[in-house]
Amino acid sequence: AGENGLNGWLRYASLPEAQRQQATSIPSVIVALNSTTTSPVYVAAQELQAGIEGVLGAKLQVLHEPEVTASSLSVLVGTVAAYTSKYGNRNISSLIADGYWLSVKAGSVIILGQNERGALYGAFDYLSRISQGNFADVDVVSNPDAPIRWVNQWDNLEGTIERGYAGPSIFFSDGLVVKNLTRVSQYARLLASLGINAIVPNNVNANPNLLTAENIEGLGRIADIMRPYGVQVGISLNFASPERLGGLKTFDPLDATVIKWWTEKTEALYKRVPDLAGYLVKANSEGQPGPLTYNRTLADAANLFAKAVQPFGGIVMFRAFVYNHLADWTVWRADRANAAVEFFKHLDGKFLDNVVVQIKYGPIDFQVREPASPLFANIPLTNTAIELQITQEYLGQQSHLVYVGPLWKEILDFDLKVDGKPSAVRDIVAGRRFNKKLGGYAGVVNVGTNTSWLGSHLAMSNLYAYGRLAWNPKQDAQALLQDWIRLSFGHDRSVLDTITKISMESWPAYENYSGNLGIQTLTDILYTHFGPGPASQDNNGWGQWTRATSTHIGMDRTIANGTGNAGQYPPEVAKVYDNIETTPDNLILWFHHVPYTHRLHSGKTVIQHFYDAHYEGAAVAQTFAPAWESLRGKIDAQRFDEVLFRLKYQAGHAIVWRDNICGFYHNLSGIPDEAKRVGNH
Ligand code: GCW
Repeated sequence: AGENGLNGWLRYASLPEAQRQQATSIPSVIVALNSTTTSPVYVAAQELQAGIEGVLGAKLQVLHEPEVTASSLSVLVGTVAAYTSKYGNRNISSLIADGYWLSVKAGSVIILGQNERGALYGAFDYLSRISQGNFADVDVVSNPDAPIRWVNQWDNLEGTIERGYAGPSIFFSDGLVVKNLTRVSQYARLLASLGINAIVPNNVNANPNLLTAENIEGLGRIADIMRPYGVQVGISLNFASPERLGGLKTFDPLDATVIKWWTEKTEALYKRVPDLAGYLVKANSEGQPGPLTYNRTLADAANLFAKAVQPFGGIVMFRAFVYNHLADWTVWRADRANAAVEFFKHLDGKFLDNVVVQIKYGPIDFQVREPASPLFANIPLTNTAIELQITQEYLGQQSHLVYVGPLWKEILDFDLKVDGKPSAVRDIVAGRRFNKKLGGYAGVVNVGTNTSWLGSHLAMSNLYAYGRLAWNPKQDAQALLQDWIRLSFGHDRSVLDTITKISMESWPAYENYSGNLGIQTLTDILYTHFGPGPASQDNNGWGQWTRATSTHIGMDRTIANGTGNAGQYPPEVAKVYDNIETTPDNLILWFHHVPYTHRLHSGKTVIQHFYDAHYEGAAVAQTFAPAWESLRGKIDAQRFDEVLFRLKYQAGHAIVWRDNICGFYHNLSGIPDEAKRVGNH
């Protein structure tokens, strides 16, 4: 029964007859160059075989030996080097690491990767095309926009998942790596099909016990299972491990015994996992240990690990999510949004070359609307990566449909105008803007043992879009969504149109009924991060403040009167945000503290916008389940029912959101709703 979910977008469902006929010539054999059974090229050949059989009903033979001359109707897959040594020079000079060349010409297919991984990516590209009924001739070179395309799991060794909503971990249970890694292999396949090249399976709130000999062996098994898919393993470290696991008296990053401890641990790890991608570190954040305890800098910490992994070609992803969660809310100028720049700007230039600073997309924490983090603009000498969240922590926890692709696109396309020059976030993290070798993407994912992976079939569009955007952030969020729909749900026009419509409406709707005008997702921030909880934002140290009073609302982040956060942006952007007249309505309360009666550019007052938006958003959410119901019979019963259940839940919960938020600000401000809805039900 789980099959429908487990394969995600890799179903290879049989094409409808009409579309099949467009495949005028079907290749007769698959030729895999240079493949051993554990190599990505071998996997590519297996996928091509399964995919062509599923989609077109033709079972092709796979020839793993390069002895045969490629017939004109073969699918040939391998690396450029393997091809060149067999058939003569095929110099595709524009290919970079992990890239591929795909040529389809009258039914004959050649897929050549710059490396083995690239060959596998090319095979998945070809299969995606034919699964969508696209048999057109092509000749494309596809290169990744950035070298780092990772996912981060927040799985605990006990088998729970921090912010997990889809069952226990597929990686760990009872303090150890699970014995049966079948799901891990299936997950690697999904990740590879998107071009994801590394995974960190354990939580950034890391348990030192990951580094016991037994768990290093377990990590080795995970790496062995994922390697054929080109997915490398990295791990999250607990900064205090030398003390907590190693029994040392200190974890000072400059202490010789500490350095020796990490060096030896690193050697032991690389002995078992020679291609370990590297380390991910959350330090001095939310109670995690870090170098500041010893008056050492965050760069001292990052460089300690960077030196340890450097001989093995590893990298260190060092998280910029460092802030004081015990901040003093009575201080008008205190601001969590300032923390990343305050902690990292002065360290620019101090990080070794194999350190990448991993920055959440916005300055606070995966809210429904945030401006791009100013840190992207402030450390030009440092490699950076953007951290996005597939996990819908603040976005309805996979019980609400929220397609996040458009949010990510807005951030990636945002021009920070550093030094007055075009500086899109995507160009900064790709390394292009500041001429860095490393950089890219980290996506937080909470797949679990649930056979839909994320607990929601529709939430898979977010994982899909994440991987595709990490490969090429210029792609259109709706086009990616539609690829995913065709691959996951088939070719019926009404299925495509309906899922497109509800998905594209879902983020604006969620923003409308949760928290709009840049006030943040007004959820319970103290515990669950689920459901409305506007009172929980203020009067505590977490710093997700709204500063709501009976007359005013919003954080004053202006330079002269407020926290100065607007001034962390380059001058041209700072000018826009610092000025209430030029700040876009959707961020007005992020940057300004205004009366509820303040008029927006739209002409509405802030409070009336709150009321209207919450009613509008909740109304849109009411349309999702009926829209889905119109697809009955066009989608298998299991997925149909499971999605319908969640969309009905969302409809009800959107009303809970609407009434709670409207009621809260109505009580607080005493300002009536012009449409007389609020307070009257
Ligand atoms: O958003 C917050 C989450 C924490 C998480 C933290 C982080 C892993 O509520 O659960 O911890 O961010 O990103 O480190």
